[in-house]
Amino acid sequence: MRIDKNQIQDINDNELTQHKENFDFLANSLSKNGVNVDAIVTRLTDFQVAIPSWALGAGGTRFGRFSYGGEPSTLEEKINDIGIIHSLTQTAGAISLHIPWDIPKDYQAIKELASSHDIAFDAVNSNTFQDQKNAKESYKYGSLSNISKAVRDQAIQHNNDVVKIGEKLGSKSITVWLADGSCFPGQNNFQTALQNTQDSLKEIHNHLPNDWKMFIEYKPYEPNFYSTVIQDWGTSFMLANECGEKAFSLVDLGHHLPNTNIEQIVSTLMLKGKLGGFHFNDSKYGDDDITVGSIKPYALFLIFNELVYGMENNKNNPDLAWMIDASHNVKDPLEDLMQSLEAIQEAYAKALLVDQKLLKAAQLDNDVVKCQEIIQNAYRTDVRPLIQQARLQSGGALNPIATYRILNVRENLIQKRGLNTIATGL
Ligand SMILES: [Mn+2]
Repeated sequence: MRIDKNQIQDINDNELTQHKENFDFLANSLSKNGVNVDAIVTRLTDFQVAIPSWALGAGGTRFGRFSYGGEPSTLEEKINDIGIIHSLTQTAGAISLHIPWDIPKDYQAIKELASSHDIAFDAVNSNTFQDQKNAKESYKYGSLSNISKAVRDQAIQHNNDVVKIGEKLGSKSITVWLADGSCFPGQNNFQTALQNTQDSLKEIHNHLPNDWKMFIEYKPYEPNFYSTVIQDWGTSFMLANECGEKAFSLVDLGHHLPNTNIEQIVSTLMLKGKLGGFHFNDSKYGDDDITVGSIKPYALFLIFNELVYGMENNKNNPDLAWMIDASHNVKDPLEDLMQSLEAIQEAYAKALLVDQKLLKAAQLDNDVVKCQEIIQNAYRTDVRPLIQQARLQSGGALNPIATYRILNVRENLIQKRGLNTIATGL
């Protein structure tokens, strides 16, 4: 199913008068305070977030999985689903492939399909947290960190193969997330595991094409519950430095212990030019993988405030790879992704409203109250008309979820694909 621009425009027409009123009111008041509204709308228009190929179906828990109906069962159908989200939001112009779940059969056809939806191929993701059918070695006791050289070599080779697949599609980066670690004290020698991981990552790094990047993701616990080899940003940063100039850290919001100051981590990594990628989600307890901005929207805004500052001031840091990394157990996955995209755009727009010059001056005066006022004034602004304006200008829907429902997208997908399809993934 494809959504035609005219269908979106027809639905937008009914809401246009109200939107114009809201936008003009906000634009006037922001302009009076010296904000360049057009510049902000342009930055929102340019901002694109990759959708992972595993997020289009209903996710599972450790205890069960319930299909949502009409789930995509092929890579082609997954790309078509992202096409639907992108046509409505104009913010999902990229896909991040998981290998081996989504290996293309016909590369040319896949590339043409993606480009017909205006979708680019973002970072590819390797998988050494599961054993694949007919694999010679097992990752039960780790992959790149394993005490067996044969296992490490197999994992290194897999990552190199993933890069080769990505090259054929036009990707320029690989994300490495390792489940390696231990469940019980004494099970692993920490130093051996870390050294093996470093040596393995170096091999993958040195094998990368020159214009590629490697993102090293970290996570404190799960699936291992005593220790994780790459447990925190410091370990990831150290490994990225050891590997060389194509290696960077990747921050996943859910991969932190409760109340970690993630905005400070972002800021530190950007100062050192080593923040490469970002995974969006939200959490209450751990790696909950729930909708972005649904639990801690203020923290998300503070993180974006540092990202915006870093993009402005740390020119040594590369452009960031943005991706949603969440799963959906009870919601329509496409509606959930649209809610996440809206929350990301909202936090970004609010961060763009922070008057950095005024903030600097207040910091130099040690005017703590004023510093907080400047930050919170931006946060308290309802920026939704700006996001709607950005979508409108790019041909998207003023209200993506309402439009999705008016067009009966899910019903159409169920009719076409059936009620019991299951997307590949966890
Ligand atoms: Mn992640």
